[in-house]
Amino acid sequence: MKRKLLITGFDPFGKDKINPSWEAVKRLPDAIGDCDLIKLRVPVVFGEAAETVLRKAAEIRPEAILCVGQAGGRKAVTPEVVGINLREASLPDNAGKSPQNEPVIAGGPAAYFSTVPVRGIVEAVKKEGISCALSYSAGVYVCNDLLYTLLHHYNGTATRVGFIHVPYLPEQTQEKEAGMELERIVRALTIAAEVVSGECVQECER
Ligand code: PCA
Repeated sequence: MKRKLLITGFDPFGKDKINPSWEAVKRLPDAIGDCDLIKLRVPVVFGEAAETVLRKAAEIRPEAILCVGQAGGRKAVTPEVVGINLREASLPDNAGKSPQNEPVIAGGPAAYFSTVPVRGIVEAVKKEGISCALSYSAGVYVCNDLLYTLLHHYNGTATRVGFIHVPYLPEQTQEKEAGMELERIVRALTIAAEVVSGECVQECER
């Protein structure tokens, strides 16, 4: 059976009409080596984002799930190291919800580390000349909500879970250094998917 990587991007939210995460994810190849890439667009809604991904994952049973979101203002592609058990919206989500000081999962641990090789991704993407750095906070909005929920759900299983924040596209920002061309984001995510799928191969062969 072919291996599968589920890769997700978000709807636009807030004042933005476009979200580079989905724009890039939908342009990724359909397969990397013998690993199929299954792409999914996810709503920017607390709780619903993770439900959407978990539903798809239950259907296709991927070896790994890599989620992608926009982090406006960041100048690099940033794999997230950790997801935390906190919801704190600084703007309403796309369903109008703005939770404050709530847990993602009541009674869940404070945090989980990502289970994809984040350092390997940073190294491989930087080698291509694309700005890439670890991030130690995915924030407390819907991206973190999704990351934490998936890490909680797959904790102790073989399914790898990771999250990558990407910068604005050049047309979304006035600040020149804060925009990254779509092709570069697509290239960075392709490399990240290669690293994640390669890691899955090594795991299987061990
Ligand atoms: N970025 C937001 C949610 C959706 C997205 O693309 C975040 O960083 O939480």
